[in-house]
Amino acid sequence: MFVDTAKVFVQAGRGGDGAVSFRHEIYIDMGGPDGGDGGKGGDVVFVASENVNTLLDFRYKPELKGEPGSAGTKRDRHGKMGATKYVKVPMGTIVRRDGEIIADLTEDGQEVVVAKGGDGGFGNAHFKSSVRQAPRIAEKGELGDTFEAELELKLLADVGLVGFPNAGKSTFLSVVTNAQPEIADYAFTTLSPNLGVADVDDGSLLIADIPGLIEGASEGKGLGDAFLRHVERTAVILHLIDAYDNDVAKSYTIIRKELEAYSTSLITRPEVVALTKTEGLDDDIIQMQMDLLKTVAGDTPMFAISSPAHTGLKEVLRELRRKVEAVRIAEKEENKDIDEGMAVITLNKDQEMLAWKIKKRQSGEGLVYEVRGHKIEKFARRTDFESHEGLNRLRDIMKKMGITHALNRAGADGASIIRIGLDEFPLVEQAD
Ligand SMILES: Nc1nc2c(ncn2[C@@H]2O[C@H](COP(=O)(O)OP(=O)(O)OP(=O)(O)O)[C@@H](O)[C@H]2O)c(=O)[nH]1
Ligand SMILES: [Mg+2]
Repeated sequence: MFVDTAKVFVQAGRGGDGAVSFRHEIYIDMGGPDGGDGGKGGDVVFVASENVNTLLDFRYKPELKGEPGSAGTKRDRHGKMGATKYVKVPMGTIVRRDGEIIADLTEDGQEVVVAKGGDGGFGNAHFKSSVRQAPRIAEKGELGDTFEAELELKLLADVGLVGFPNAGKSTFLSVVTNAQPEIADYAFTTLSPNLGVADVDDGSLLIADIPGLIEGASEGKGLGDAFLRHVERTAVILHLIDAYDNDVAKSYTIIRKELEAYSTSLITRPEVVALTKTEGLDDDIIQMQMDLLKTVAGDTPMFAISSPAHTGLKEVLRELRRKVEAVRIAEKEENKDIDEGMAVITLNKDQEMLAWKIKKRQSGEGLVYEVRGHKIEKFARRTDFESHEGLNRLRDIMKKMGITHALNRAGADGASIIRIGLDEFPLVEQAD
């Protein structure tokens, strides 16, 4: 079974307790306090990995725990930090806490701390004062973040393969990519999505093969339309149609209707059509089928292919790549994507304090990147904008909080104007 949702219990490590201890020295009865601090508990960190394709594993190990920090010891020795628990998840995994999205892992290697380890407690060495020479107190370590995380996977492929069962989707994937999906001469061979990477000239395409669709899929017929969620986030659709189909125009229209019923965004998605299994057919038959398809698909790029004979494959891949690239460029230029996916979330009890968001705004002077968030706004309020050092310190904090990185990803360069609260300044210090 393909698992694309899962619930997991995450628990970051508890911080180690601080120690109560007093120096023992020869000739001194009782020295000063020297209890060390407890170590910080280990975080739980999710890492997006292109080597993981499902959430299946989470069904079997539903608890993800960071290691607790060790307690402090005498002679001011601090406890060891708990080891971070790194958890690999597929690219395209969305993590929710109480229904709210707290992480959206889209790029290979991307890391998000989903649960923060508790801080270690102070040892009694911290609590010495003139009136309290021999403090017997030490702090307990804090608890780590603990909650139930809801995971959802939406595959993030460049190309989604759609078509009737038996159209040859999995066969195509098996020939143009490294994937080895099941292939058979009956409907609904594919029961869960397959992913593969195709090399195209000097680049590559991540292709998702999903189960076949039939008329009424949007109402649950066949395997239904549940798997279309994986096509939702693909840049381009490759629609495969069996060349032996009696009415290719009708088949094309039926699938398009099902796409539309699922989401209107799918019907406007860039599309390429491929007539499959053409190796044994006369050219004029192929032409006839292509002409028929044109009556309904219009100017959509169309190819006759054969996976076993390897004909037309390169041409299809090149066309797909061209379209994918056009989509990626358009995405970069579009401002509207900024709001989604750009909020970086840090999860601990100060969650609200640390969270921030970027918004692109058109102001009188031009484009402004507005950064909002409790902590960063607080820092900005305390910043002396007249002072180079002051402003650069704010820029350092932005870097540490990951804001600068996100601004760059959102298209900001050094000269871009950043607004925090009422203040505006260039992202990078500009020469006068
Ligand atoms: N002759 C010929 N047969 C093909 C070609 N492509 C696929 N087939 C055959 O068509 C049948 C179905 O292929 P699949 O790749 O499993 O079809 P699918 O679209 O993935 O089907 P579902 O998983 O059921 O949706 C298999 O018997 C394949 O060998 C082709 O280009 N030429
Ligand atoms: Mg298949």
